[in-house]
Amino acid sequence: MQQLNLLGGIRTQGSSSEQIGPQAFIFRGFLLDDAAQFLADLNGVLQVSPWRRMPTVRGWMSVDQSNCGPYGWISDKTGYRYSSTDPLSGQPWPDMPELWQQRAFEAVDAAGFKCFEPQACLLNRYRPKSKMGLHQDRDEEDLAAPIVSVSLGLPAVFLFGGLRRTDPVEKYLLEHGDVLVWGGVDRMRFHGVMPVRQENHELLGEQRLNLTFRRVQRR
Ligand code: MD6
Ligand code: FE
Repeated sequence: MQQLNLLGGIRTQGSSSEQIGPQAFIFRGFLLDDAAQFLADLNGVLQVSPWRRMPTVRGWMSVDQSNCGPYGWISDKTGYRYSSTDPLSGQPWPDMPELWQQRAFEAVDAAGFKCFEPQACLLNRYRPKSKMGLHQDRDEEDLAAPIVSVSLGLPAVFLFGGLRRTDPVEKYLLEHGDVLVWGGVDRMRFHGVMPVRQENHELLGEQRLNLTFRRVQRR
């Protein structure tokens, strides 16, 4: 699928990239050819650690979540943290599929970061009306490593702010197959996702999936 590229990004291999910060990039259509395999791999992951809605200090997350890799991000009444086991089963999280690691590495490389060995992949499932409030990703010990974010299924408007909660936010549409990479000076920027519109995606129906790959511990 060809992408219109009205914002002056550069074209790479039938997709295009858009720079949204000094060290933040959207690679449009980066995963279009791999989407079917990603979804097959995802089914395997979910058989071990199924979708669940996590409680927070003040209520509930608005998205269904799971994880794969050595660590998983969890929330409960006491706060957020990374855990090497799935609290539902007490067992380790499922392995991170090889293809996912490979593509995450390629995206980080394309964004100009040196190396990337993700230790956690957080899976988010948005139903229509699900959203993600403005937040910083600050539960990782290694804030030097970038984060890779994969979007599949329904589109969503991504809010990209500054280092303070009150800084102005820019809006970017993230669509099926897009990959977002950020790190460095952009690593601590506030960000969120507007409520997903009720629509039907040809592969995924009424859902948006977001996979984020993170380095948890310092190297
Ligand atoms: C989402 N993403 O796109 C939510 N965090 O559904 C995130 O919260 C996020 O996309 C850190 C880095 C990239 C992200
Ligand atoms: Fe985040």
